[in-house]
Amino acid sequence: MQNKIEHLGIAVKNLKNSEKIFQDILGVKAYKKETVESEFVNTLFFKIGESKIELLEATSENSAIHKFIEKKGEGIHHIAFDVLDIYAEMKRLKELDYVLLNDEPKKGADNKLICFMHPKSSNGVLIELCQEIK
Ligand code: CMX
Repeated sequence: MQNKIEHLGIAVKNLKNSEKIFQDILGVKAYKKETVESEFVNTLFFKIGESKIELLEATSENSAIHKFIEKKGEGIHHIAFDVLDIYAEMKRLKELDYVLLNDEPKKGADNKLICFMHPKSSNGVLIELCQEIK
């Protein structure tokens, strides 16, 4: 079962420029900056109440973020749902024939185990399942 929306991921060309924009809009400073080398991204997290925004900047042309921006431009890249048991949730969705992009959860930004679902199996929306690493 999905617990709540954990964050929205936004693909940006330049993290520094976008940091100022989202700081202005949200009225708070980012609480975390993190590079995820396996995903070729620099990330920046903002939190307002229970809600989080993750800004994503590509660090290489191999990055999914680089490809996304080339094709669609900057904008909302994914929705991440917080799940209580990512293994059980991956198994449940796989049994329902949804396309998961990882066989096993992997380590993502912000202390999470994550798994992405292919946007073609979810109405063109890239979905990330994530569970906090305790
Ligand atoms: N949302 C919606 N559609 C998307 C998408 C996204 N974020 N990214 C790609 N697509 C669409 C493309 O537009 C394309 O659609 P068409 O076939 O209609 O043209 C299709 O998916 C295939 O796209 P592609 O550019 O050829 O890219 P790939 O198939 O190589 O990869 C995907 C697409 C989703 C499998 C890949 O981006 C992926 O594995 N994503 C998960 C990992 C990720 O996004 N990492 C970055 C964030 C990490 C983090 O949050 O820390």
